[in-house]
Amino acid sequence: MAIQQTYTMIKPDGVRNKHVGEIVNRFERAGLAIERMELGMVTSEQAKANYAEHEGKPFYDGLIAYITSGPVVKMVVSGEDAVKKCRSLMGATNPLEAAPGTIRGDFGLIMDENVIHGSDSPESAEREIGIFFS
Ligand code: IDP
Ligand code: MG
Repeated sequence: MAIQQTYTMIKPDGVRNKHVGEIVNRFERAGLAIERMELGMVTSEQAKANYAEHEGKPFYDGLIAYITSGPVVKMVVSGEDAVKKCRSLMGATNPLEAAPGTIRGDFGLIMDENVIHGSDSPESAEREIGIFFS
């Protein structure tokens, strides 16, 4: 275990549906620290860089359109095993499979709009922090 940083982002539906305070509260309650936080739009370049691994998949164009469709909250969060902890607070990708008590389980309904993004490894975290906070 080690102190890590991770990148997490409240997606446009999470901001639109006014879940920002609750989500930030859950991170802090879990012992994670908010190191950077900014409300704003994601550029098309940032969206494509962040989701490069999904290029060519059927949902890719919709995903890029969606993540650039309205303001998001971009965050760098830190703490012990922050990457894994953040993913566990988020819950499964499909809100229908995300456990109650997780962010996606409590505030999401469909895969296309699943409330929150979080880096999936320390390497992804470093890359994504560079994309959104450089
Ligand atoms: P993750 O966000 O849990 O890491 P990924 O598989 O990396 O999940 O997918 C990135 C994002 O792409 C998801 O959060 C979701 O918004 C979207 N997505 C993934 N699979 C599908 C799908 O089958 N249909 C629609 N959207 C999808
Ligand atoms: Mg992912």
